[in-house]
Amino acid sequence: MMKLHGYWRSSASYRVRIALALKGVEVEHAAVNLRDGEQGEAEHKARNPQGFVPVLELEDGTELTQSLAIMDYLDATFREPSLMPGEPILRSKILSASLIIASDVSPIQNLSVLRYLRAEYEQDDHGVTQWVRHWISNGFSALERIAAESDTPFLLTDRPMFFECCLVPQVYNARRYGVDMARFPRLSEIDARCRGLPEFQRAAPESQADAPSE
Ligand SMILES: N[C@@H](CCC(=O)N[C@@H](CS)C(=O)NCC(=O)O)C(=O)O
Repeated sequence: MMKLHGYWRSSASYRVRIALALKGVEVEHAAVNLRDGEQGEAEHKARNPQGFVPVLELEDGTELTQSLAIMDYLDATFREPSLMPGEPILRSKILSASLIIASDVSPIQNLSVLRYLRAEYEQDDHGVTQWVRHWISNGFSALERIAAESDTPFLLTDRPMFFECCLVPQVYNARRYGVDMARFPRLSEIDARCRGLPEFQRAAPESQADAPSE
């Protein structure tokens, strides 16, 4: 069985968990505790020199990194249901919207970036929260305009795809940092529709074995 090295509250791990659930693929979950710094230990750096989760370990021991690259692998390996449409323009638009989250918004609120802001730029909880809210709102403003151009149940399709795997974890983070989601009604609607599905519920942070029980 494949093994997903991840963390319950990691949004990049959450993306991959959603993709796995949508595909109906079972994996073993191995927790890398980011709060305890396990991502920086030699054992994890051997899996991923960046010291990030997620890492998908295949049955032959091959280790795949980067959530979108892992999702691409899953999509190429477990074809149905596909997480990307075949039509090239639609495919490009879904990838583009996914990258707004995965490449532009999410990296600047990574744990290591926020720790650096605190240590090197003397930011307190307030400063860090403002930083996170600003960059999520910035990305969501663009995405809301893109999403408002269509009225499909999901971003541009009738079922969840790559984009929704990225959106739901990012909205989870937005709520955690107190971003006013009322400003983004179409994104909120897509997020709520996704979270109503059992696959998204199975992948949610609170459903993970390494989540604190309270
Ligand atoms: N671009 C990477 C980002 C991975 C990433 O940032 N992972 C975070 C958790 S969401 C992490 O491992 N952070 C550890 C740290 O910052 O020390 C991906 O999509 O997989």
